[in-house]
Amino acid sequence: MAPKLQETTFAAGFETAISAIEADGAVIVHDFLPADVLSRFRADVVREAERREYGTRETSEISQAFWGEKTMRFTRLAYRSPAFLEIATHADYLRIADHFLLPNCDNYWVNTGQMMVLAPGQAEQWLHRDADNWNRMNSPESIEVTISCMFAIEDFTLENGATRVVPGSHRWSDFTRQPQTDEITQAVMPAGSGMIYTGRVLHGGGANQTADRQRWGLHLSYVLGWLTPEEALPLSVPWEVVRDQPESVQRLFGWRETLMGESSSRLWTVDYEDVPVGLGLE
Ligand SMILES: O=C(O)CCC(=O)C(=O)O
Ligand SMILES: [Fe+2]
Repeated sequence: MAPKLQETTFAAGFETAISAIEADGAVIVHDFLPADVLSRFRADVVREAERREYGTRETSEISQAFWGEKTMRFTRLAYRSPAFLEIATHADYLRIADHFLLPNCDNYWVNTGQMMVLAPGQAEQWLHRDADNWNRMNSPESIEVTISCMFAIEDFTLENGATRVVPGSHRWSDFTRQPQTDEITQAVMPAGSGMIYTGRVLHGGGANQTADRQRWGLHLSYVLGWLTPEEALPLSVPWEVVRDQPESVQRLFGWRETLMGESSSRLWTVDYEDVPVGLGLE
């Protein structure tokens, strides 16, 4: 029988979500996004999507296939939607990221906030681990480097390409193993829910088999502060967007130096000062 992911809410306590992620590598959280945040964010990204295209300008076949020929991706979300700041600083999601990432760093930052819109006809993406981005840190023995969430901005269904997941694959002793079909499930969930998953669990986009329904997903992930994120955040999200935010939020978006705890190292600086100081912004 095909496995299922556990489903919960933050009202049930974030410990429930954490133990489900520890057991299965992923969990579905319902009622994740407040309705008003979801509707403001959706309006902003729908407007942005109207002026964007499917596919990538990358020429390598492997990049094109991973991206998806009929998938639209775009980032710079804090710049494009004020509601994204509220999503990226969701207290419960950050507590979960704290749990998995803070043992391995003194601060983590946004890896990417990325819209993933699947058009009808998009084939399924190959199964992968998001820690593949830092592939020297992606083995059964390696530490947790990244935590991700796929938010349903519209309902995720079996037919429109809900993310495929292999529960338990974060614990496999062989990361080269391919799953059997009956080990794969799909994150079917209503709009406003999110599937939180570790960088170590196998997953991939589903196939959009509908005739006329796009699948609207928002991927938001965090990565250890001493690793390079996927998105060049401070180059794409201007200081003005985060200027009035607390330092912790500025740090999430790459506008503060990386903390290295007891060591005297200073990473991600300008003139060896904290970023806004070195740039004369404060
Ligand atoms: O679109 C999806 O459901 C998953 C996409 C994904 O995992 C990725 O691009 O890393
Ligand atoms: Fe992925």
